[in-house]
Amino acid sequence: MILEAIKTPQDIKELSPLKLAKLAEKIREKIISVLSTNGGHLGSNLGTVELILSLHKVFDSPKDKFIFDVSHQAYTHKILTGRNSQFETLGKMGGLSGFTHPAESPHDHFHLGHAGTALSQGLGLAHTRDLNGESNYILPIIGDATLTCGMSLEALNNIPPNLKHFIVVLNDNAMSISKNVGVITNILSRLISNPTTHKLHEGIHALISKIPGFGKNLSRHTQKAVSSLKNLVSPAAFFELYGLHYIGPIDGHDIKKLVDTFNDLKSTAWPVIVHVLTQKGRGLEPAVKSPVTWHGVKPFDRVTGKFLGSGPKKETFPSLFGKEILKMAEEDPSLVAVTPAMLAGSCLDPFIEKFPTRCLDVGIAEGHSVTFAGALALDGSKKVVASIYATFLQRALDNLFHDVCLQEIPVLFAIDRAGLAPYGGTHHGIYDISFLNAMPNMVIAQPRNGKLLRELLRSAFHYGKPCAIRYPNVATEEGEGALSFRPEGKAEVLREGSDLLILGVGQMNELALELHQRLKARGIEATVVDPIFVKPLDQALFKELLSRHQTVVTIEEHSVQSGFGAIFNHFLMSHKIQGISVFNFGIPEQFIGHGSHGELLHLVGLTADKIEEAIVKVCTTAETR
Ligand SMILES: Cc1ncc(C[n+]2csc(CCOP(=O)(O)OP(=O)(O)O)c2C)c(N)n1
Repeated sequence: MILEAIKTPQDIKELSPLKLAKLAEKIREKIISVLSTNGGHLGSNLGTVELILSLHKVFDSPKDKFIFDVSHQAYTHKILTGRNSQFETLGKMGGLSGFTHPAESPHDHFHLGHAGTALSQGLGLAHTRDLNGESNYILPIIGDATLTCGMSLEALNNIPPNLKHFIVVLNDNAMSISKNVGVITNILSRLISNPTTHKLHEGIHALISKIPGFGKNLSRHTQKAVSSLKNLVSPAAFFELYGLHYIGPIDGHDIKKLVDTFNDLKSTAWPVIVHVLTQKGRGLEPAVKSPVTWHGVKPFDRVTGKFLGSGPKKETFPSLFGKEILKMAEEDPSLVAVTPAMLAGSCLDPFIEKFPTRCLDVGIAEGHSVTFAGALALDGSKKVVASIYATFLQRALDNLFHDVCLQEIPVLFAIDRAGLAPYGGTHHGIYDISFLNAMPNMVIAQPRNGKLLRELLRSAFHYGKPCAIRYPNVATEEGEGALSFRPEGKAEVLREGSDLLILGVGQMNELALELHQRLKARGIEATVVDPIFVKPLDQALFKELLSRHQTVVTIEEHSVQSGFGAIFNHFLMSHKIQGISVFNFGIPEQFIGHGSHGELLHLVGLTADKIEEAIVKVCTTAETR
């Protein structure tokens, strides 16, 4: 059957396992082809093709509900559920999202992107189903790294032993983005790869079969006993303690086996977990060989396996963070870094290679990572950097408040991916200033370039307080010359003018400087100031500037409701500074979708054209008044 003919999952119901296997190859081919131009989550999707085909063959979506954890691995599901013809638009602005999204299809039940939710959501749906007296199947599809999320364990603990038609699919590829970490990985892999376990089984069989006379028979009869023994050393014991019946491990690329297993499970009267082993990157050799690099990819050349890009690799804020923090660690043995499963994205790979005991990947466990970082830094003997993506830090708000700020522990938070993210609504890092600002003793800074980032990283431990340095994943310059100490709360005047004051946060200063030039050409002289510190504000400088400017423009790549602009407005009010017109530019209060960084900035009006137009309007209206 050709892929184009599949409009709904019904179209695959009659296909034999052999035909499904052929279809799997076509889907894999399509994923590779589209991702080679669009980029996206490659490795996990190549691994789940047969699994998702089998699920759609056996179950009846959308009545039966598949809940994909994170949902970055659901491309085959998209292709099978009427979105094949749009698949070329994947990740493009206005096109298909890289994640499940109910606005796209009734087969998608949640718009997801953060890990660890599928079990809780599955349980919620199952309870509603039962209260409604319905009997459809609920199938959370979780990765092995999902089980490193505390929330997943909380949900496991909450599964009623008599919950029917609840089938958890554990898609185990032994990888998070980087290698999966912690005890869970040992539990999952101990039967499969532990040589001691294998030896144990072999040893038992060999011993029994040597008993004279009835050795062979006994060996056969004791299969059951041996399988009970296996249970002791298999993941079954772990899941069965939670009341989940364990099935597996099953080869996640054997469609017949998968289909048969899922069919068998339809009649079980208790909750089940099916342990499926898949290979990340299957079907694309470089992706199999380097699963970390090929987890999320930029466009690439299918023949050479090389990533496409224009010219030499540019430094970005995260890459400079990775370099500088490694230098600092080399100079100072008390420096320790913590990451919740984002070693590669946060550019900490070289750090962990050089100092494996001082770079700690705690799994997808943001809350734990923050509390852990606080305790690591408690006695003052360690300088602790917690490197966390802005969007994922949202998971750890109470840990930030209760376990670090309230304790007044000077952890340094390196807040990566602050700003709009190409992946869309689930990944934008645009709310962190709001909640960080609420913490009484927090310092919040944002560098406008790489050199300032390096200076802030080196200055932050001198403040003696919890400090957050937020930065986006965009290109920047490393900067030359000696690094200066940046005193807490000290802003920097970048251009002097008299008509208007522009305050740009972080990389928005580039925009502010461009506006300065454009306005100059129109006869408007703007002062441009980089606050550097969103908190505390440079009050003395701002008061002085406000004595000679009546119009202020704030620009930030953060929610305008509760970011720097709002903090500045509050400063004006609380200091009773009157007669100032303020215009706050930032991200409006709405959920923003996916697209390139440039497209998203354009969408929310954070471009020189749009801000210039607004400023000119204001200035000319003021003149004619
Ligand atoms: C709360 C949260 N933290 C971090 C991430 C980043 N992240 C996306 S996928 C992923 C790894 C998921 O691993 P696993 O669940 O095993 O699925 P696989 O990608 O191996 O298929 C991580 C850490 C996230 N999406 N959500």
